[in-house]
Amino acid sequence: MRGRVIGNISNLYKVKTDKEVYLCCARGKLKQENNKLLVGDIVEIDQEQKIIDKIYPRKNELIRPPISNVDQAIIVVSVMKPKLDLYLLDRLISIISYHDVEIIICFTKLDLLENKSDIKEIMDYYQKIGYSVTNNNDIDKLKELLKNKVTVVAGQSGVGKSSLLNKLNPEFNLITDEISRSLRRGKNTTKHVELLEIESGLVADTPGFSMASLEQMSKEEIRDSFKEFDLYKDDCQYRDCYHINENNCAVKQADILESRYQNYCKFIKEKDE
Ligand SMILES: Nc1nc2c(ncn2[C@@H]2O[C@H](COP(=O)(O)OP(=O)(O)O)[C@@H](O)[C@H]2O)c(=O)[nH]1
Ligand SMILES: [Mg+2]
Ligand SMILES: [Zn+2]
Repeated sequence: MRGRVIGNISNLYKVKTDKEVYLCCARGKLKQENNKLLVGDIVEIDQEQKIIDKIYPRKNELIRPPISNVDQAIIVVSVMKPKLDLYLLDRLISIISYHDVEIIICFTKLDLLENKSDIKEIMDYYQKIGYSVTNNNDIDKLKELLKNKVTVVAGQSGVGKSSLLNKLNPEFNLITDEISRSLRRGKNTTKHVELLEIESGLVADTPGFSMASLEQMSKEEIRDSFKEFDLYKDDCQYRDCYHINENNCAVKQADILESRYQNYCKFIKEKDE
């Protein structure tokens, strides 16, 4: 029977099938280092013996958090407390799209802003270039976006990831707020990955994602992850233009959000160092 690994508790795997969730062990060959099971894996199980026999090929595989077959990521960004960090947002967009994962951007803590016009402009920009943009009060829209998908939640600590998931399903009862965070600090909780059922989809609250790096990406791949550049690049004089120092560059002339272009330059510069 086919199922999906949704959790791992000291090498006992929770496998969700159409019927129910089974607690299974893995066959010996699936315990070897180069063949390890991940949360997210589609597997074949023997439901009598409660054993995982086989892993089906993965669509993609993230390292931090360790999870496979991810359809999309919600990047949670707070506009205050912690303060708006567009550098991290652009970094996450690049890394996540590199893994062939769709992107939803969810802004939080808009209630803390007196003047919302600047943030509105930023939200409109990301929407315009092709991402799904929402905020943490639009729960209906988020539920719609989560349907039948496997979603990871990414973003800096304190932006409101766990609160958002609790809003989507109060039964999750995920730990939130500052006090509990400082109590947990030091304990090894960040490695734990679990897929939670939501709106016929699955969601992982994944604390490690904010540390994701551009290391595996080439300069070319970083450039191509800025998808709005595609609209203009054919008009650049040089075919493989990096849109930084070249003459007659159409991207530099285009109406790109200033912070985003600056972040792009920083990422490319990091690669040169
Ligand atoms: N004012 C305000 N506070 C929020 C909002 N969303 C979350 N918070 C608070 O921000 C803090 C951190 O939230 P939490 O969900 O633990 O963030 P996480 O670290 O990303 O999981 C908590 O005290 C929440 O109550 C929001 O939209 N507005
Ligand atoms: Mg949290
Ligand atoms: Zn160019």
